Amino acid sequence: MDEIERQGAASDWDALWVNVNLATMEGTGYGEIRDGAIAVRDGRIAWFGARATLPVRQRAAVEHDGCGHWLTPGLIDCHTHIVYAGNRSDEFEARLNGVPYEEIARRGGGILSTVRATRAADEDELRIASLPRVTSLLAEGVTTIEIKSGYGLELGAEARMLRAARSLGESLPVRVRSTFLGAHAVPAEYDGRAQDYVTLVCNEMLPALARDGLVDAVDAFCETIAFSPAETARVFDAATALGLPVKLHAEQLSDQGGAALVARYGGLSADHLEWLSVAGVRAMAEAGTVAVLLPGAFYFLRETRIPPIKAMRDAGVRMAVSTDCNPGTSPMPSLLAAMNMACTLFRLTPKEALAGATRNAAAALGLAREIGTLTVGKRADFALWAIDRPADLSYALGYNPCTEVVNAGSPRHPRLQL
Ligand code: DI6
Ligand code: FE
Repeated sequence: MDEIERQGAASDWDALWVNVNLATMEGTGYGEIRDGAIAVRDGRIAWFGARATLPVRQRAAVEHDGCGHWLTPGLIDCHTHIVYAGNRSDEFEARLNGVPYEEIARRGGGILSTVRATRAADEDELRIASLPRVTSLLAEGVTTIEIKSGYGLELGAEARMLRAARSLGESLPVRVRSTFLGAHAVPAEYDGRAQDYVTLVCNEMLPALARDGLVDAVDAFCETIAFSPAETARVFDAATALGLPVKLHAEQLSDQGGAALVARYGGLSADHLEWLSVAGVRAMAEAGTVAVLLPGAFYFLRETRIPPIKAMRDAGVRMAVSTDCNPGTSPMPSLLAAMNMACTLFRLTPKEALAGATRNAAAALGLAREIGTLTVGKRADFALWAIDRPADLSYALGYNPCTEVVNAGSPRHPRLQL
């Protein structure tokens, strides 16, 4: 206490929140502190604890009354395809009116229809099309979003997607991490020539985009309908040569051994994982690769096989939860909905779901030292909620109790005035 007071006298705080219950998410639980307080200095967490233990001589420039609400780390959506043009509600409706999938594909539907619309959009059109989706996340206390490319599938359009992602991060109160997903699908002009397309991805697209500073990580879609493990490995070799971390859409529709592959490269995460094998679980546990669960895609595709949650839990694989927000398989810009679905569909506990949208999502982005828990020295990103207990965040569906969001110490209303 004396030590804290002496430190405090030398350095006052920029802001202090009192009358809040904290869920720090430190350690393995919620890290609950009832009637707590949290202080910010220079955009970082400077102190937190029970209000009764507040250092008495410390002064804050601004004091906020948290009204008895809960305060958690800012939520982190660690897997999105949120930047794209057009949408596919026409296909959704056609399918429900009985038009067969093959017919929709023949009409040029599916992922390649989003590629056409995205290629036709300039950077600003992409940014504007994505704004309502991003602000939907930001209204839910999201303070960091990962955004993938992968609907351009040619250098210019992939660059526009990544630049639009970056500019969303510059114009909105959110941190954006951008991921190059050139190996998302084989574009129409490379039909039957997947190897040549992978060569283009590895030798031209990735080096050029990385040189422009647009790539924080590299992803691929490893699946029978997309890229083989051998093709994926070529992309990972190219990423590794450039010093970029990798992650993978793995085991979504079949077991390709993708999780073990990305673990072998020391990857940040393996995502989806409905068909993950025992060997895949073991490889991820050994490499510390995070499992990113995407129940929105599972729901939208009406899948029936759930990821091996218990095996991952028993093996100590960290599990993150994310929206996968995309126009084809998860048109769901709501991380709270993903948390609810992770519990109802995948049987995560509410504690695991909240850890999945904070601490473990930070790890999936390689940002565990910077964000994801309320920890002194980490970035002061947090969200306040009018709830009775942390489990409420996973319990309700279609309900947003967020009352305030704080980005690097700056408070804002959840709903942005654009
Ligand atoms: N897996 C998916 O479910 C989405 N991408 C991926 O790699 C599908 C994206 C789309 O259909 O637009
Ligand atoms: Fe995805």
